[in-house]
Amino acid sequence: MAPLAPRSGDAVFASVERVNAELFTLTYGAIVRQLITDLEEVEEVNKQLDQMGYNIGVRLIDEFLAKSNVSRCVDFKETAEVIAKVGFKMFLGVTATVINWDAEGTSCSLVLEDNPLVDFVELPDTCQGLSYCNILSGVIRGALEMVSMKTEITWVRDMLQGDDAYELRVKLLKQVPEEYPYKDD
Ligand code: MYR
Repeated sequence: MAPLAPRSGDAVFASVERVNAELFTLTYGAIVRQLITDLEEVEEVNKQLDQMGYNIGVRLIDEFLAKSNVSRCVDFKETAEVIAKVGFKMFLGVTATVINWDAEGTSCSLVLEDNPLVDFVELPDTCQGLSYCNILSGVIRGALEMVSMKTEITWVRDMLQGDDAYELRVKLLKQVPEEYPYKDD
């Protein structure tokens, strides 16, 4: 038998990260399953997942800003890129692509080709219409609201419903200018 070779710190860290990610994915699956049992209606489950995500997002923004060192974005286009490349990477371990901007620069799509939330997931026929990843749209909505951006976020494509990718449409509804808290003399 080959002797056991000690693993490098990086290898141990990578495998701990993988186990954490799998645990997170499985835990999320268990929560969705429980909601389906408790609420029965798929639409109610979608609403609940969105609300849970929102509640997470309003708290997660502090951690995001502290860890990422991201400062104020110049416009919504930069904000979308920050979410896609920094936010998704930080909390999901993957990045998204930003496409399909409207003329005003207030609506775009975030496309995820890889979505760790759905590893091991297969939806039964009874779950048609379930927005399994609705927690993500809620997280983004909640996080953006904390930095003064009211948004509407909808799923356009969902691989669990047979589409070829995950696509979130993000629409900026209102940007509340932040007030400077002190009066100039
Ligand atoms: C600004 O104040 O202009 C910076 C705004 C950055 C907002 C970034 C929000 C990050 C949301 C993370 C989403 C993660 C989803 C898994």
